[in-house]
Amino acid sequence: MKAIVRLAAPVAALALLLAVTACGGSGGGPGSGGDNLLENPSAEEGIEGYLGHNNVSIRQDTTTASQGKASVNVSISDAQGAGVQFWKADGVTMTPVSGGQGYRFSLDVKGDVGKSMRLEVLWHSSGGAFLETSLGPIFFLPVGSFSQEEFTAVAPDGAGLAVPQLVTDAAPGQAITVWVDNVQFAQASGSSSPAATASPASTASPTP
Ligand SMILES: [Ca+2]
Repeated sequence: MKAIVRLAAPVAALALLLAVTACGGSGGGPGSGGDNLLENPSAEEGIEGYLGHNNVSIRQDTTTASQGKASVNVSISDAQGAGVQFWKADGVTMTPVSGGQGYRFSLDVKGDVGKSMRLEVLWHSSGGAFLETSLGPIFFLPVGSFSQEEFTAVAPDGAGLAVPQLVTDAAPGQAITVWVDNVQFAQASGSSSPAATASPASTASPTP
């Protein structure tokens, strides 16, 4: 009897391990594709990899978060196309991508006022030359609590590097503060998901 008990415990532990392994456990959530390609998605230790874009200051904020205990506080002046970019943790390396592959970009966001923002992905060649921008849908900043925004875009032919970013759609008319957390940029599962249309950054100013 004693021998059976001693045998059963390791078997049970092995079965549990296999079950956990089979589930993946990579934190991407149901329906998502690959692992997160960003290295500091939750900003718990600092803001490595987050870059202010267009006269913006950013800092870690340990007073509010959607995941863990810290988020990134983005102070945006009254400017169009201003916000925060997401690079590798060294702050100088773009995220490697493959042309023709879909990528899902998502983050949790809130603001101190309900101004219009959008997610974008800047595509570059593997040599670093800018190619084009994929524009996500415009959304209004949720005030008070974090909300997830996401879109999926297909990397254009010749793309080798990408910079996802969150920026103001139009000049907000005042300085605003935006908080971001749980930033994800990963290969989309399958190729049939709806994708944003890539278009040059200088065109297509949507009407409200
Ligand atoms: Ca966090």
